[in-house]
Amino acid sequence: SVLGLTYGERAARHSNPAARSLLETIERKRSNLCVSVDVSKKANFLSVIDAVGPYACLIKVYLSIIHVHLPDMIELLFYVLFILLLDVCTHALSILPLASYVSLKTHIDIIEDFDDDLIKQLTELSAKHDFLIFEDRKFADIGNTVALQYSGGVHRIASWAHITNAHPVPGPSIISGLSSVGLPLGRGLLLLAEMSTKGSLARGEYTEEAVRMARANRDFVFGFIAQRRMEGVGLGAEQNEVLDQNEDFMILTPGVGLEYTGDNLGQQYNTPRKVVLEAGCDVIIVGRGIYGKSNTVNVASAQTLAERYRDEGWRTYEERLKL
Ligand code: S5P
Repeated sequence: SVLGLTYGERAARHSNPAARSLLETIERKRSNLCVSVDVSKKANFLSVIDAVGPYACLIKVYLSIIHVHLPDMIELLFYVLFILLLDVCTHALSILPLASYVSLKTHIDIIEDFDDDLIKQLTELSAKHDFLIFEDRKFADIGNTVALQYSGGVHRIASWAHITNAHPVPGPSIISGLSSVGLPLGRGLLLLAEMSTKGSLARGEYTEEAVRMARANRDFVFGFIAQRRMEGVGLGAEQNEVLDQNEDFMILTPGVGLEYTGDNLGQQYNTPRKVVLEAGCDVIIVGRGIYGKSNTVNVASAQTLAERYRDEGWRTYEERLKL
């Protein structure tokens, strides 16, 4: 098992540059804490990251929840109208005979327009505090669409996020699509093999398949979002698969809290101790446990709590090494 190895020792076992860099950062900063910053105002977002950055190996963001400024919004609207018009013209011939033509499908997030300053500041903070950036985009579409969403659009995720993630639901083609963009840039991908929510459908055979998909794409997929180490999963004899002794996937685990057991929307929490020691996970992902639940973000308290979670995560890891 890889659980007897240090993060630093495990870095050499990964060929993916983002995975190696994450493991080296964890070792250097003595932090297996990933702070999830689901804050929707740019100023709050950046100040929380500046405050917790020194304690984290990784910052998890989801940029789609950042509000677009009003002037940008109006511009965006023009873009959408323009694209819709183009679409109608292009498809006019096939559309006209359809009497009940009711809607047009677009991918709004591949429209070019966003506040590049936010990305600039985020990247600067990543260098200042020595953390990697994980965009929690949870891609879930066909290969061609996810490649467009990953490379372009408002957010141009691949150009700045070291790590992103995807649902395995479309099958292996989602990895091909994303890796065609991310691999040349040295990026890495995590598959959502399990989820922290009550009643999650990501279990059993689905989780097994996620592990097999990752195993077949080791150059790009270096780990999972999951609730446990999943050792031996997807290695059933009936599949004729051979256990690879060097198999070292990273397990990043959300649903971590010291104070809470859940929220009223299905989220379930475990303590860092349970996650790292009992479940054998590598990185704890903590959001509201650090930046709080209210609308007004308290930066000072976020800093104190980040330090507390980092210490708890690291202490537990050191305990695990001695087992
Ligand atoms: O199974 C999952 C997968 C993810 S990525 N459960 C999760 O909670 N997440 C994400 O982790 C979720 O989208 C959120 O950004 C974070 C947990 O936030 P918290 O505030 O509940 O700690």
